[in-house]
Amino acid sequence: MPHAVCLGETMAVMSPGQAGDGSIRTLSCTAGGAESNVAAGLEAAGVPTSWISRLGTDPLGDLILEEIGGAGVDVGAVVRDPDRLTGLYLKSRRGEAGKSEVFYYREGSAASAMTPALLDDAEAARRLTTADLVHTSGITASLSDGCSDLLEALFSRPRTARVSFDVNYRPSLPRVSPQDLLNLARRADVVFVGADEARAAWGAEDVEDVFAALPDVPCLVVKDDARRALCRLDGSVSAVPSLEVRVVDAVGAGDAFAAGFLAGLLRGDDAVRCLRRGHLHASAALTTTADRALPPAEKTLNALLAVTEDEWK
Ligand code: KDG
Repeated sequence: MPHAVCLGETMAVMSPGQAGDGSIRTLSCTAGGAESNVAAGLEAAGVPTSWISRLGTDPLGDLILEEIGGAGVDVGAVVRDPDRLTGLYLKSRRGEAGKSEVFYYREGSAASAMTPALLDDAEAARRLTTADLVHTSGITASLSDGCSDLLEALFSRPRTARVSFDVNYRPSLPRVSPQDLLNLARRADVVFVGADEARAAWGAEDVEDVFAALPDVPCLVVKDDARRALCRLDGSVSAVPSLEVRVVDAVGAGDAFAAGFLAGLLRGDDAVRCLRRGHLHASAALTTTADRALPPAEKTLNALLAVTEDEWK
């Protein structure tokens, strides 16, 4: 089975407790980060995956390592930094249902101190040189100048693995401009972007504009709001409608989608099956308050992957 590496920051997520009233007086603490969400989703889909990052030596770092490692992800290349703290973020449910407001406490975090030197770290280098796919995101590029140099170095070195890039445009992390994100996306082998974020970042009016902005990306996935996802793979375009679910919290659904899609790609599935896997993983994440959820069990998943186009709708 091919294996993957995911590279990026994971934070401790503070979410309103079980009371159900959204109050932050009691908070639960879990691990959340775009790339480790993808790593856990890939593992759940049977793809051996390593997560590369940095954490503080604080209890939040311990919790994250325990949680991501507990999901089966190889965390042997995660560096612990005694001089910096682990980043954290707060989810607030003040707004409309299904839309969490997110507040970051991550400036100067241990992960923000990543630099191109990480690529030469023995544990990281061993995993990166043997991986079939390396996944990262625009969030990582936006954490610090060192992180943006790290992505530049990762994208510039000779390719021994496909590079997958989720644009993950975060206006609250303005260090990297929308144009920089576009330039990175243009150099990736696989790109994930939401039509809404492409509109906000690059002024793309519709899916055609997104395709036109990234003409040479071999595998481009566009999530067209809640309606459908499209994939342009080797020049031909496929589209699969989204599944109708009752959305509890959308945070993490994009990562789940990416994990499902990439698992399909690594297994050699065609574009429609990859998109279906993406939707099935995303639906599980949409219906939970956590940033990650287990995808449907293999038997159910295989049955759903095999339905006709009419049955899927
Ligand atoms: O995609 C989900 C992520 O947004 C969440 O887990 C936190 O990585 C995160 C970020 O930086 O927003």
